[in-house]
Amino acid sequence: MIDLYYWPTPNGHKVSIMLEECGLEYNTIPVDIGGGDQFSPEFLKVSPNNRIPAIVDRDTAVSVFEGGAILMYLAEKADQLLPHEQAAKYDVLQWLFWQAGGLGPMAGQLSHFVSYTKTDVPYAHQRYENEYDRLLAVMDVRLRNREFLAGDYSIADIASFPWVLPYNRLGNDLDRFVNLRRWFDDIKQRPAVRKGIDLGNDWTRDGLRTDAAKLLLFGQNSQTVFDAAKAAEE
Ligand SMILES: N[C@@H](CCC(=O)N[C@@H](CS)C(=O)NCC(=O)O)C(=O)O
Repeated sequence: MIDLYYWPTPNGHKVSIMLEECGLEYNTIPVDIGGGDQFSPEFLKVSPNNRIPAIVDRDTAVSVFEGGAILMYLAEKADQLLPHEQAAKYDVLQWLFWQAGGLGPMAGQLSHFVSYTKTDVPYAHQRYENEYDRLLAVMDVRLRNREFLAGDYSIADIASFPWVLPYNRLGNDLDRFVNLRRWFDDIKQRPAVRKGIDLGNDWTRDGLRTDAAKLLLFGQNSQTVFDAAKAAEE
């Protein structure tokens, strides 16, 4: 049984989709990141970066944070969605790390300047808009002569999909990317993907857009970390 520390965001969706794809049993623990649950001492024990997602595998007592590492752990546990053969495995892993170091952070910053800043910051907005657009094109070119990012459907596709999903809100248009559009439409209709994306959809949706939530999410600095660590010691 897997404990899933989760909130319905793109990074959370990577893991909810993966658990559904693998058919692993899991128990969802909501971490309301708009309400400050990410600083609770219990959560910090499994996620010292105070970010969702994180998991604890109760069968092995292993706990893992960071979406990419979680996907690797679950793929190995279920023996699914990550090939064994070395070249094929590293083909998947390079795209997984591409997502974790590129697509995710760039789309996340774009999302910040699209949906969360009170005043428009044109330079920053344009910078992340361009970078998101560039990364979508990298996927599109990669998908010209293959169905998925690396070999068969894999954790690389699962990691990337949730950050393509909000393309509309992020001001992009998938119709310009024929191959990416085909990949996106194929993955979107997978039952496990739909279930994963739906997890927690009925929880408060504007929870992250209130002034209080924005202050909590975007006012963090070193003091926030030291305060949470101190509270955890008490
Ligand atoms: N690189 C991390 C990113 C995790 C992340 O940024 N999670 C966000 C939600 S999408 C979060 O927990 N935010 C809480 C906060 O900013 O306080 C991963 O892929 O797991």
